Amino acid sequence: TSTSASGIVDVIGVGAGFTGLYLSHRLTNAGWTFAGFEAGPSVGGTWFWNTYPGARCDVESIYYSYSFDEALQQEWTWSQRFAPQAEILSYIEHVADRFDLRKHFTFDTRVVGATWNAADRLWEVRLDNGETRRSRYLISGAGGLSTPKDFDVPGLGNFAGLQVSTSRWNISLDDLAGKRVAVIGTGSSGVQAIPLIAEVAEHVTVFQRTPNYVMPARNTELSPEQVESIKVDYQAIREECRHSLGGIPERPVADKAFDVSAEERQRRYEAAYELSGFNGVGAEFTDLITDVEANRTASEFIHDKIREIVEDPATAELLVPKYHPLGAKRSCFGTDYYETYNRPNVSLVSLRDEPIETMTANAIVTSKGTYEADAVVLAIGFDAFTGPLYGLGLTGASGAKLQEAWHDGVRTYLGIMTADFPNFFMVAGPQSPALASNVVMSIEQSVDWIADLIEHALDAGATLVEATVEGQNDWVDITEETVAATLYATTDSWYRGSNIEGKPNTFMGYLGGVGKYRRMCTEIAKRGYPGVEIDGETKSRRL
Ligand code: NA7
Repeated sequence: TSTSASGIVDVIGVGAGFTGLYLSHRLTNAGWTFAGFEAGPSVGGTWFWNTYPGARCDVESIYYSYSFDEALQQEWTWSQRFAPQAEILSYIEHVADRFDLRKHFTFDTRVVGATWNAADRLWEVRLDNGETRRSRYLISGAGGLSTPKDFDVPGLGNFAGLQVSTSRWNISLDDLAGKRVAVIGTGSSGVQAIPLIAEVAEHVTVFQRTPNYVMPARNTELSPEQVESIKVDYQAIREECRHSLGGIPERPVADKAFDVSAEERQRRYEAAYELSGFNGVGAEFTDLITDVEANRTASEFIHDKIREIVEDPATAELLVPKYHPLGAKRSCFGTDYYETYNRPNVSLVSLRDEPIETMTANAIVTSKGTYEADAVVLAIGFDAFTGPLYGLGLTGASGAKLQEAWHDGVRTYLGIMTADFPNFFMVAGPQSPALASNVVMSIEQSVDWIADLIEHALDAGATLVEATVEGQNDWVDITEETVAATLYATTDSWYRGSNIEGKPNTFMGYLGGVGKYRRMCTEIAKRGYPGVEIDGETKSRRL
């Protein structure tokens, strides 16, 4: 870290995950001084912490990786279609070493407060070691799914056995061998972990609140030929992704579910089911996420698959996701997930029918029964998007905290800036496309855009950039419009903050697609950043 004589750095970056590493690389190459702080002992962020059995990405690794350096993408070879956590972490470590980025970060150091100093136009950033550091700009790479949800399970404190959460996994799978294991939560983390835990445990009891749609991940080893065919074309593939809807190559689908006969639909869903991933069943017709009747055809297709796979009809009915349409809540991609319920050592408890009342030293007690356990695994999710940002303890120009500014819901400009918090930027923030995209690609785009903006400010001799309230209102309207037309708007999920008690209901993403978003961002930059106040000099205030 290089600092000026005054000890002030140009930029403080939070986190050394996918965002922080690229940020440090991009900004230091452009000549900015940069000091990064990372709460963990090493690089990796989300991929450092989530080491639970089966953890892997469900965006294909050939896309879920950096595109900014051709030599990097040529020399790194992914072993599998969906690389496991350990391989993703090795990749991140490789990037840190290859571009010598660790030197930009102080590890084991958490940002716990940051106050805007309007007189000096600086952020005063407090660290958990008691120090305060000052910077012109403050940029969050704190992640979207990095603050675990509170362990809000009744009676958890009474439980005397082994307790572990997927998001802070600190045991080995062997520690569960021969044990009676209770798993609470059946989102992506639970779905990935349960089949592997079932292989070693004496018994697994899964406590399910809301059944979700789990499609086969169909993970495979990548052959040398597959890798080669990607690499010869990598730049063109990346370019296609940059202009796509979700940051992955799009399937050319043009018709609606009822444009074809029932037989044709069935045939198409069967073929899509073989593809899996986000280009699978949920992407087979254009209206599946906007028309509930169209969606029902796809949802019921998956319901039937579950009934086919799960041998015990009562268990199958509990697993059928009947409370929401396919895709409206984050879909899961599993390996032998439903098959696991055919094992004699696995049973399912529906918390909708029998909520947990309390725990004892060695059991979970529901309204209908007592389930003994030697270990409890919590896979209950995250305080998504706002949790990590509120954790930074930001105080804006007016003296209000970020959580006060967003008391009635998130309000951002492009998901990157927010009024009253000058010179503060969020990468992969709420109301950005991060939620509904290959996040690594969204991160690169936002980092580049922010780098260009602060360069622009520098050229103008400006020391302050801030979203205007009008520009922000416009962006909130745009994000809400993209959601209102979809089934996401009708379903409770972490996408909308509804997994956290008392959290205001705002959709955490922009759904217009990464290609359209990129075009808008580029256009805004070309027009001199309407919607952004630069050094108090007012450009156009509207988007
Ligand atoms: P998720 O997707 O938020 O899943 C959490 C699961 O835990 C879900 O089934 C919840 O049921 C359940 N849950 C949450 N709190 C409780 C309590 N108190 N009691 C019982 N069950 C509970 O988190 P994941 O970690 O699996 O995945 C997060 C994202 O990471 C994922 O979407 C991918 O983007 C990667 P609910 O549905 O709320 O009824």
